Amino acid sequence: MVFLAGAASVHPTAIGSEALLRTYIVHMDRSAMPSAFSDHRSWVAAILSITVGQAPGTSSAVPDLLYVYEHAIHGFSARLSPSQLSRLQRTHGFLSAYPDMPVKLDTTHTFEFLQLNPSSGLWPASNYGEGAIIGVVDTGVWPENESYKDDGMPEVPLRWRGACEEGTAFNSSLCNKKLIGARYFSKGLKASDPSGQAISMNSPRDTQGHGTHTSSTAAGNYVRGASFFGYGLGTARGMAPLAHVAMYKALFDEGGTSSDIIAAIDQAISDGVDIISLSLGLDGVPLHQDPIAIATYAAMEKGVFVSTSTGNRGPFLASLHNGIPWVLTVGAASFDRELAGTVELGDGTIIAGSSLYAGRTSLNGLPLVFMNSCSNLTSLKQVGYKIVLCEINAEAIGLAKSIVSSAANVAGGLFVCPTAYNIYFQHFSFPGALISPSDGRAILKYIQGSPAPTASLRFRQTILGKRQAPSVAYYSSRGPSQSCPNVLKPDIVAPGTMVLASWSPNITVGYVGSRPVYSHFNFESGSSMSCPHASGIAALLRAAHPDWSPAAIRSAMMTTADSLDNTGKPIRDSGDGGNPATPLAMGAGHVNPNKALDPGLVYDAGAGDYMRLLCTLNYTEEQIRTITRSSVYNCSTASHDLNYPSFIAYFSPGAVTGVREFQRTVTNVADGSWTYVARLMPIDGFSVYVQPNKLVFTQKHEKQSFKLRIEAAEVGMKHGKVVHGSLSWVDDRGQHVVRSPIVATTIKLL
Ligand SMILES: *[C@@H]1O[C@H](CO)[C@@H](O)[C@H](O)[C@H]1NC(C)=O
Ligand SMILES: *[C@@H]1O[C@H](CO)[C@@H](O)[C@H](O)[C@H]1NC(C)=O
Ligand SMILES: *[C@@H]1O[C@H](CO)[C@@H](O)[C@H](O)[C@H]1NC(C)=O
Ligand SMILES: *[C@@H]1O[C@H](CO)[C@@H](O)[C@H](O)[C@H]1NC(C)=O
Ligand SMILES: *[C@@H]1O[C@H](CO)[C@@H](O)[C@H](O)[C@H]1NC(C)=O
Ligand SMILES: CC(=O)N[C@H]1CO[C@H](CO)[C@@H](O)[C@@H]1O
Repeated sequence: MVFLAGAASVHPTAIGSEALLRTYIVHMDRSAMPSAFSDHRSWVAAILSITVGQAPGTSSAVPDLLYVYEHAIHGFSARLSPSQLSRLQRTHGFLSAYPDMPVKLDTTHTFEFLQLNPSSGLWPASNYGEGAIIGVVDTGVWPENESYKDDGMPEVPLRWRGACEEGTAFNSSLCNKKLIGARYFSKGLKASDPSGQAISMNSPRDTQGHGTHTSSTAAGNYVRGASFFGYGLGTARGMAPLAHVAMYKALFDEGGTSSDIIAAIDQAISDGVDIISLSLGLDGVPLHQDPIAIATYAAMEKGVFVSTSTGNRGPFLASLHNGIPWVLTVGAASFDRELAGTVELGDGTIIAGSSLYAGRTSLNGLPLVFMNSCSNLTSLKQVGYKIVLCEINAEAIGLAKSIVSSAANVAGGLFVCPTAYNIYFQHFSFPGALISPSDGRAILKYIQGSPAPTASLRFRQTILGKRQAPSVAYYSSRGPSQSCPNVLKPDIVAPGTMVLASWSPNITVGYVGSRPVYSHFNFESGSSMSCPHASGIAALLRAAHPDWSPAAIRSAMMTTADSLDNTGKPIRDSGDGGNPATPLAMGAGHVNPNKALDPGLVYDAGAGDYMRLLCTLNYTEEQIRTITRSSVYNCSTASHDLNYPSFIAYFSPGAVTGVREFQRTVTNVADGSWTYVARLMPIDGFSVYVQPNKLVFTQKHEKQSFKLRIEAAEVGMKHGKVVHGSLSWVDDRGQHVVRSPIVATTIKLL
């Protein structure tokens, strides 16, 4: 298999152009720090002064230091010229450096869908996540929103070392027992803009809504009567309503950079968060250049659980980011709610359309006409005050909507649209709704068979218990992980489509006619939304099981995830024509928080295991130590077989033979003695064996090991095929099913 090449760790651009300063993130070997220095910071200052040029024409000023990093990485970020960088590379203790990079975001009812309830399961067992601290690195927070009120919240934990920083339109009195910290990191962003343009909202305040949405999804307080203009009406609350939130703003209207993200994670670790939620990522970077991978390694070592998003570049394979072995990688699923404009035809038939039209209008008994693709403005203008039915292919729906809205006297529009695309077109500035292709055919049949067809439209409806949910969202990025192919990613999926959560109230959320409308709550879709669901659930698990490692929490969420939907059929993939989703789309399945409370067995792992895995990635010693920061670099035992709760095996296309073996160790986390038997779901074209196929545990914390062997049967697979099955350890009392997906594939990465 081809891994990302161990390329030179420094990429100076424009060599010879001394004037060109660029921000670099520099990793240092802390064990090389001379004892004369009392701390890291003074050592960095001394190193930077060495880089000052003596030769004429080279920079002679001490470089601008942006951040000294002490927790997430050992190193700093600074503005350097090419000659300063090359002098720095020759300094004792230098490990690696890479240029700062821009970072982008992955952009009420979900808890009921996840079956969290007050009387049993994870909510009462964790006391709603009481005392856990979730650090969210994002676009900031709108602190006045009711999701951050602190009624009923426990005191701020004594171990908390964070702060509520002041800035533009933000003062420190805005934090409380719910929002216990708010900081902002903009030095890297400012340095990236040579014109030195000011940052418009240089404070933790959220001017994009994204951070308010993600942090309230993870741990928002109860808000009664939350809705988006009546859609999704109910009591809003985060996954962990009694957990504390700390916001680390590193993304601004002007952008975001990895040096600021690292600074935010560095600070979150030092402040004492339990969970870090990262709804962002960088595409196409090897682990040793991925600021998220590097900074979260330190978090993992300190017992901090990190939840990340896959990105929204699906449904293509190998499109995900954050395929990092030591974090949770969360894809997006849709759930069982339809935000509706209902259509009642003249013959009494009622059809649910999909709409977020914010106006109050309902239309009663108006003439209904079929206008083909609704692309002829002249003929639409002649239609008069009627409801039009439009049938176009998905790419043209946006255009058809704008043509109908500009034909000002049309009363309303129904647009036939494959449901996978609903989220892109659900906002309407006029009375309109999206209709599924089968409902579209029914409406057309009614129009053609009726002398005077009519319809009524009603808005602000919410339909729960939609059939066949969840399904993997079309846009959710898919595995395998390019940066670490031997670990199956994503890990799980969680609700990500049309999630209602708090919003910044002065950002336009839509239009009614030409009038902009605002809301304290908004629907958003993306893996950015599924990640904080998982972060909140991890906070509940941390509160219920304070002794579990981050890998144990992840294992519990994965091995108990649902692989079947609410109709008992395999979860489907909206990006693959509704076929059953493979683990490259949904990982182990859809998160099931109550089951994760009592997983029976966990697949645990720690820093040593990840180090052995890194040793197989063909990295240089410097590249590995960039990630591990460890002075103990030990690749005497390398193994790409991480003790992970899932399996992925690569085979050459056409090969008719081939064997892959995996070694795993499971830990009993339930009280008492248990006997488990292996149950295999077979894989087409392969034979799978487990040895031994029975595991006996006499007490809690006991470990047992087994081998899983996958053998190719006679028929070779074509290039790019993915087949899958599963291994479940089932206890003899019928209380635990510890399920792991198994993938065999001929996908070739890079
Ligand atoms: C490992 O790196 C070396 C040198 O960069 C390269 O020649 C070799 O092909 C790489 N091996 C793999 C498996 O990527
Ligand atoms: C913060 O804002 C509140 C309310 O506007 C005000 O009462 C308080 O004095 C401010 N605190 C600081 C430190 O500026
Ligand atoms: C648009 O509709 C008008 C009026 O019905 C018609 O005269 C014209 O030919 C149509 N244009 C196209 C491009 O079909
Ligand atoms: C939103 O609110 C902030 C803080 O009060 C303010 O600075 C900003 O100008 C507002 N933006 C809009 C579009 O009203
Ligand atoms: C490296 O790891 C191996 C196996 O875990 C161990 O036997 C050896 O002592 C280690 N070496 C150092 C220098 O830590
Ligand atoms: C100042 C502000 O924006 N307050 C709003 C916070 O959100 C609630 C709804 O949860 C609104 O009612 C407040 O007006």
